[in-house]
Amino acid sequence: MDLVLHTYWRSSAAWRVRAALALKGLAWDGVPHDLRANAQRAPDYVARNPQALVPALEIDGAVLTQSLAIIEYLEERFPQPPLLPADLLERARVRAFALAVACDIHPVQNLRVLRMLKKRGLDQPAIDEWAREVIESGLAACSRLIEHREGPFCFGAEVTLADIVLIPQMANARRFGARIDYPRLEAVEVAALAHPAFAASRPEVQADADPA
Ligand SMILES: N[C@@H](CCC(=O)N[C@@H](CS)C(=O)NCC(=O)O)C(=O)O
Repeated sequence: MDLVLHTYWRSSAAWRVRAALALKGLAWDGVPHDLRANAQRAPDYVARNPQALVPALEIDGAVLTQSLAIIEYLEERFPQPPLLPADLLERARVRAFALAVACDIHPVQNLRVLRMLKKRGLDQPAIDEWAREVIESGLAACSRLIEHREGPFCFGAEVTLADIVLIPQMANARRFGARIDYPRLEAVEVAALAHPAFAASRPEVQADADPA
């Protein structure tokens, strides 16, 4: 089985899939697309992913898009170790947390939206403030979602989809200088980054990363 991941080192959505692949113990080859140079809009990539977004995963000759759909596919095809709890209610809670980030924070502060704001005349400080506000209010809600849960991860002793989506968003928060002093989220981040799957999938160690 060949797995080819269309990725970009700094993409938080691609990081989600890199982390899931690492957690499942699946090896992959990467095709980097430099978003700064708009490589994601090249016709041969758009033929694979009409949304012109990374990530996309090629598997058995098929192309999968949308990080959460890719991760759910991996979960169903390679169930061990599970990325969702067995209990039905808990599964819904983990998914809700992941969607709170993936639907309600990330898309509002991603590159294409920030570029649209720029095109409409917002200056860089105002654009950065937009991103910070979206991230801070979103992470505050995420923090409340898990404030009474046992750690070290979002939903207990095992890494779940919730951690996979949270950790790259925390990195985005740092990039924009957003407030991230939510003790519960910070503790999850420390635990996750010490996990080999997150260490191997983090942006700085990817083959296409800018030199430090
Ligand atoms: N909902 C999508 C989001 C994908 C996405 O926004 N990817 C960003 C990088 S994190 C991208 O490719 N941006 C390029 C652009 O905005 O033109 C997913 O989860 O896969």
